[in-house]
Amino acid sequence: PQVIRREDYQAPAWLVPEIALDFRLGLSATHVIARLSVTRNPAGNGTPTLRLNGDQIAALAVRVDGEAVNDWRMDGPDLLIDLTGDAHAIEVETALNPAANSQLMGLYASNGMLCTQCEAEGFRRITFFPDRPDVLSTYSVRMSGDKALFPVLLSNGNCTETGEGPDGSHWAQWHDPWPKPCYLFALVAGDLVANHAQFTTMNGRAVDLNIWTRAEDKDRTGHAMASLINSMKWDEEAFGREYDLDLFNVVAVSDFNMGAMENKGLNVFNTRYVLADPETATDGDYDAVEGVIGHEYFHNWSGNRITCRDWFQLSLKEGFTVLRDQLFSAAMGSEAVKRIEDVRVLRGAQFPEDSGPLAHPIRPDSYQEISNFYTATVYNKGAEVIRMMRTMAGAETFRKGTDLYFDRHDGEAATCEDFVRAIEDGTGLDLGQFRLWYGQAGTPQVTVELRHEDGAAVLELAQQVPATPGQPDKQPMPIPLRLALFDRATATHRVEELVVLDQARQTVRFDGWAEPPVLSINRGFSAPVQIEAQRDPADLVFLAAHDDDPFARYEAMQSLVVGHLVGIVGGRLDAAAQDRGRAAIGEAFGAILADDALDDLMRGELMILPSETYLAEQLLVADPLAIHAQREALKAWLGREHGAALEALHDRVRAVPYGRDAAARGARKLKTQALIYLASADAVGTAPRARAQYDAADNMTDRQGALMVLCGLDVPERAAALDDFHTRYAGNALVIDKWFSLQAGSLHKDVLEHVKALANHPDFTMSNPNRVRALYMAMAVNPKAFHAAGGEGYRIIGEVIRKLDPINPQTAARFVPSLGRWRRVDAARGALMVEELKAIAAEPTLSRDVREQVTKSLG
Ligand code: B3K
Ligand code: ZN
Repeated sequence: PQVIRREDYQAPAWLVPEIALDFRLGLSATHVIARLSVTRNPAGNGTPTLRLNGDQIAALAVRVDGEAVNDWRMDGPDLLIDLTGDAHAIEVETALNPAANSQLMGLYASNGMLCTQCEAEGFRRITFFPDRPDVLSTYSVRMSGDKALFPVLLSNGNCTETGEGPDGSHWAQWHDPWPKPCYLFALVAGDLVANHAQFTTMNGRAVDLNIWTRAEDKDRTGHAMASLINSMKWDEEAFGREYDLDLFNVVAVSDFNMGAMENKGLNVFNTRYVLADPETATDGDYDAVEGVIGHEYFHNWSGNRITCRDWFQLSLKEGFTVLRDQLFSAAMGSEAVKRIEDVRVLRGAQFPEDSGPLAHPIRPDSYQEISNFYTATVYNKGAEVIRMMRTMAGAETFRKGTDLYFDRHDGEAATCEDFVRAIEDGTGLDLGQFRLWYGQAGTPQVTVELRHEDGAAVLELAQQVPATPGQPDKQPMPIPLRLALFDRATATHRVEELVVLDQARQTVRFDGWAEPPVLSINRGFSAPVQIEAQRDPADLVFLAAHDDDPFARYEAMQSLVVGHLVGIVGGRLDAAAQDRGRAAIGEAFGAILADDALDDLMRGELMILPSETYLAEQLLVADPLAIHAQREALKAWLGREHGAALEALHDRVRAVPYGRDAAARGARKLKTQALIYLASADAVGTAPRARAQYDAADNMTDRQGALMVLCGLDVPERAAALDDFHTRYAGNALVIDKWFSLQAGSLHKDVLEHVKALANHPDFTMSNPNRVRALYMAMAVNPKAFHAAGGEGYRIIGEVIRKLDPINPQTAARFVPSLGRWRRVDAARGALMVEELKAIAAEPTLSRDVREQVTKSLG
């Protein structure tokens, strides 16, 4: 397999300042003529050979400066032409079958419409082109097609002309004035309607906004439109970024590999991140729409105006844009809750990646298939790394850094190094050693010890960055730790500061403490590290009740539970210690239920126990079912201990009417949280309460929450509610996805039987990524199902990978990491997982995507 290395980067030999594309559109036959003006790059290596990348396409005709030529040749999938001068006009014709494109890369058909996905390397499936992000071109696009099939014709930039053609056809001409790499090209043709609005920018320019969907979905686009307008306004205020075209289009597509795509002026979205109304979307779905709409919009500056020099720099745009969308969502809702959710995602997805066989730095050094590097590390850890710069500089000073970055690199294809240097120059920070965060993989472990001696609190800090594949030795990195010391008597802190741990060990002394204080550390999750500390449960109960940093308060509760459950599973707690630990958790949990000063959204966060994945992450080798059993036992115990309070809570919040405000959202969050604990303590007794919540629901949050709880119970109410749900929402693909994933993610003892039956359900299909994920990703992340004794869960996922690979390799490869965790489970399970990986590796034909992930997972 060919390995692409960051150190091998070479400037392009030829540039393409302009391209004109002409599409004759048809669902199963589309004809493309591409006209490229190419010029020799003075900074290139001078080769006369123009290399145009292709992928599963053939050149029907090649013309150079208007003359048909024969002296072009293929080099594998690429088309090579030897040129004599410094500037030429190249014309290439290709023919495509969008309906047969099941990979959903390049031009494909979805639901009767045509759309494109070009990032990272999809443009080469449309026409021959130097498909690399540092070749920027001005695009003119003409498309023609059947007016009845494709009444709406969209591309990047502005529509400059339209007209009627012969035989019921029509055409449109588009022009994008902003030079861009080909991965940002987009085209959409279909029978769509728009929710239209206008936005006036800070400089008074009117921008037309359209969210395009199929007619029946139009009335579910209000929230996406509001989110788009909020994003545009927020980016002006928070980052000084103004939109730069007169038109901004968003199109919702039901077959999509990822969440959405930031094509210039024409964002293409997975329907699940556009459509929302109270009846069909949960509060979580609303937040996801807002976050992804913001994310793609923010790319207009962090990604489009300044793009990446090469794909190793992906975190330049993705890490920064994730940080931007996180800050935006925090500003739109609860900052505290948003931070907790962001950390939960990081710990649930990125920490396991960073400690497994696929660990890589946020700026990788090599890859085989770039699609495999759209990871939680590049995105979410990338965001954390930039957030640390912001924490060290302070928000206001950080803004000086980003202003300089946007100013200095506008219109360029930049590197992570360019970004760091701009932040340094703009803020005055010295990020010399900090750059290690870009190159070293692995989650740093920070050991914390607080001693009390001679009237002082002495903090001993040590860091260790674990070895990861290809990186046996690591250097210490600067780790900004926000900390506070609390006075036990007054329950307030006297010290709060940012300590940057940048050596292997460091001692910090705080004088003036007659009594030992309580330490609150990594407040706000100021660094993406794992804190190792021997904590007295009483101190954690104290912080869970009194810490004024909401994240730290949540963290105290999490640590209390983690210490207890991991202690039990690891066999480190005797019976008495187990009882004490459980009692401490019960006390803290009771205080959270009773604390009148807490808002319900935050109360709901504090009630959520650490996930099984995160618990497993704390152990070198874990029996996933033992973790599951202990966590469930604790849930049931809490449900029994606090049964009366939970019932009272459920009664209180179910009286709150539906609203989009924080109080009503908090009520809904608690409603299902209360139900979860009550059902865990008493399934039969709680099922009617869950069914009542289901029936009374006037919104999807309550209905899905109740159904989720029922799904895990062996009660008659289960099947009835599932049937009702399926009938009620028949035809609504996004809600039927929920129906699949609730069952595949359930706690029910027969969950694998359910999954197998669902695979044969008429609504199931392997060709829609949302549906595949709804069933199988939900199962793969459900430890009880995935790790079921005997390895059936592994076999099911292995088979999915083998069956899906020829259809959609990108989505297939996303399932491999779950099997790649074999070193971290008990040996018997690990052997079964390896068997599955080997069976995949033995397939005669595998995509580059799956091949890379499987090989690395076995290695
Ligand atoms: N930039 C796209 C990623 C698409 C990658 C497809 N392999 C989505 C986003 O991060 O906004
Ligand atoms: Zn992105």
